[in-house]
Amino acid sequence: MSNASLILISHHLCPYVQRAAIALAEKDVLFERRYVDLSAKPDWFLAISPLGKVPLLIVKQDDGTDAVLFESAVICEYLEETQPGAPLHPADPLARARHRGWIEFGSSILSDLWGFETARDAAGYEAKRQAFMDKFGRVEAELGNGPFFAGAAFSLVDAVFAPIFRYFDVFDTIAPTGVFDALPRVTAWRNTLAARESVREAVTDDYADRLKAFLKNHDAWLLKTAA
Ligand SMILES: N[C@@H](CCC(=O)N[C@@H](CS)C(=O)NCC(=O)O)C(=O)O
Repeated sequence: MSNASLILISHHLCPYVQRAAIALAEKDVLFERRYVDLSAKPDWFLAISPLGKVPLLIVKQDDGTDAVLFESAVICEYLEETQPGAPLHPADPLARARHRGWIEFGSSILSDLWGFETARDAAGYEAKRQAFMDKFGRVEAELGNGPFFAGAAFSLVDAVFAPIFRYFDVFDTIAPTGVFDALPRVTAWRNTLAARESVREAVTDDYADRLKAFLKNHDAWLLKTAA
């Protein structure tokens, strides 16, 4: 166990946890990770997680007490306000507000992703695939020349979309979704993020196997399209 003053309570597949892990890595902050089994939440976790969800960030105080933060957006904003290192939000208030909007947009894509990976029939699968096409079409129109969402600097919007793209990296090894086929800017952004160290290190090496096991457990249509 490390002496880190920040502990990120995690789950191996959670994209919201990855946001915080990426932000911590981008700011070069030492932190410890502890994983919980969300299918059998331990009592200590339920006691400190108001919504019963990960991520949590435990902040060790100078007086020896612990403060617990919940909600990924809150955790990322806290890190932005307290940790030195590269800023992950634009300095301009209008640009910052727009970034927060796109972070919300990323969360709405995550809702579709849940529906997509747990769809058990062709209709449910196709409805979510179409939702992705629409939403990523909007993202395509928003992107500039890259390499990141807002140009040269990595931001929290990148930390939000990298875990989204990671799902598709695994999906595409099973049955290509075609979601990004007509979206060159999104594709370039996706590739840049996949190569970023903070993004690669945000999950364990067995991430793909865990995601495939999740799909199998949910009898996902995605697996049947590969058959
Ligand atoms: N709005 C939350 C969403 C977090 C979330 O949905 N976490 C999931 C795992 S990815 C969770 O802990 N689910 C457990 C449950 O709902 O029981 C955030 O941004 O932190």
